[in-house]
Amino acid sequence: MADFVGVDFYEMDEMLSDEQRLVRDTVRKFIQDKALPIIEDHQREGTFPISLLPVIAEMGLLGAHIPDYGAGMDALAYGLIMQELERGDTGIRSFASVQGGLCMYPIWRYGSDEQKDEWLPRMDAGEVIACFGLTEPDAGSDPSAMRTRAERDGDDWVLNGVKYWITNGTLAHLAVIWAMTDDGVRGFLVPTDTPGFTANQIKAKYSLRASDTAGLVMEGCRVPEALRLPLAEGLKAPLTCLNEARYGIAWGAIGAAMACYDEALRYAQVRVAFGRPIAGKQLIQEMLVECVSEITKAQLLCWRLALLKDEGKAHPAYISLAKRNNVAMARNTARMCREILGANGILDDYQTFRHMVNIESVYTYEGTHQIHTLIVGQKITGESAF
Ligand code: TGC
Ligand code: FAD
Repeated sequence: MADFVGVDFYEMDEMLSDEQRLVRDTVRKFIQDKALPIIEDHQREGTFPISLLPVIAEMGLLGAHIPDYGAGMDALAYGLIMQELERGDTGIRSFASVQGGLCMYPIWRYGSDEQKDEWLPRMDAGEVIACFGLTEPDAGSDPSAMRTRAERDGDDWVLNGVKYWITNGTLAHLAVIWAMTDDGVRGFLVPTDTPGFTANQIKAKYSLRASDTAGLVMEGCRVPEALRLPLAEGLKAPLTCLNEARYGIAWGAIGAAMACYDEALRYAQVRVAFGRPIAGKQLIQEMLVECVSEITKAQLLCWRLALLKDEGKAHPAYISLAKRNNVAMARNTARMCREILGANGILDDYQTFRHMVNIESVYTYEGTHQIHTLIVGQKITGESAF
């Protein structure tokens, strides 16, 4: 497969620091050399490429944005990592998003010092894999409707309920579970070998096949008070974690779009129809220009968002706008690129169709496109339309 050189129509590369460029290029090379040669096999088999984990951890990508316990990189470097991982496959970026953004982050933000010391170094090293259980079979967009309960029993909590669509679910050693208590939503660190805990893989997926997605069942699952996140109070706690992952997704979507655009452009330059390369046809150029315009706009959006995030000024609605825009952009880009590839576009010799179907999940998870429309709508009008 030809080396990927990035999509940088507006010469934004020169705005990167040497460190940010080094991080981006290191992950780009890792994806090129190690992930792309094996990803289609995992796509066919419906398995996560776990063999990549030691290198991902070694490069510091899991806790990339976690201070003290991880590499503590700035928001732009973290975003570039997510972009490059998703250029390989959404499943690889999802693994890192969940481990870092949805599991290390709540322990770092809401955990006790003992919890941080016990879990974060091993999670950063990839020795402990974690999953984030918020969604349930009947509570997705509206997590306040969750039925999972945690009841206090002496020094313990007893959890009962079902979480569904949980990334890393069967791989995980530790589940960050959000459950309703008499005092509202609380967060629990549940080791997955706790009696009463089971994880069942969801296999029949067309999308995100190279990712582990599971249902978690908790039947009388007993965990000590020491495994409750002491500073997490109310639904605000898990929703705050979502900001981290949604930010990464806004960048990741650019990576998926870049992969498709790069493939379609190269293809158009060599595929001949009516006596000349299709890249020389006006209608093909229109599609390619649409792709590069939208990728460039998405890059600029993320650039500004990264600076706001580092300044502590990235309002959740700003993140929603970027997730909503960039994922829709990647979805449209993938479809246009698939079209440019003609019949070959439905083969797994090319990566565009894989990205195209993966993006259907991304359009839905971490807040659907519609939910992000309503979050931004509420911010600009002051009216809740949920
Ligand atoms: P609402 O009353 O609006 O909010 C409750 C409290 O939370 C605060 N809040 C936030 N705080 C920080 N960041 C955010 N993004 C926040 N959103 C809300 C809010 O200010 C309030 O605070 P307070 O102090 O007043 O108590 O709650 P609501 O029940 O009306 O719901 C609002 C809504 C719909 C926006 C929210 O429920 C939502 O975002 N729904 C979407 C659910 C979602 O995104 N689930 C994702 C599950 S994880 C996942 O998909 C992982 S994919 C993994 C991968 O990458 O592979
Ligand atoms: P629903 O909430 O039932 O929505 C169905 C449709 O109704 C959508 O189109 C939605 O936009 C629309 N809708 C809902 N409310 C409104 C409204 N008020 N106005 C207009 N339209 C509305 N969750 C986790 O907790 N952890 C994970 O690790 C995780 N990983 C995932 C991995 C994959 C591959 C997938 C597909 C999902 C994952 N999820 C995870 C779950 C994901 O967050 C939910 O699927 C998502 O929040 C949407 O919930 P739902 O599927 O129940 O859809």
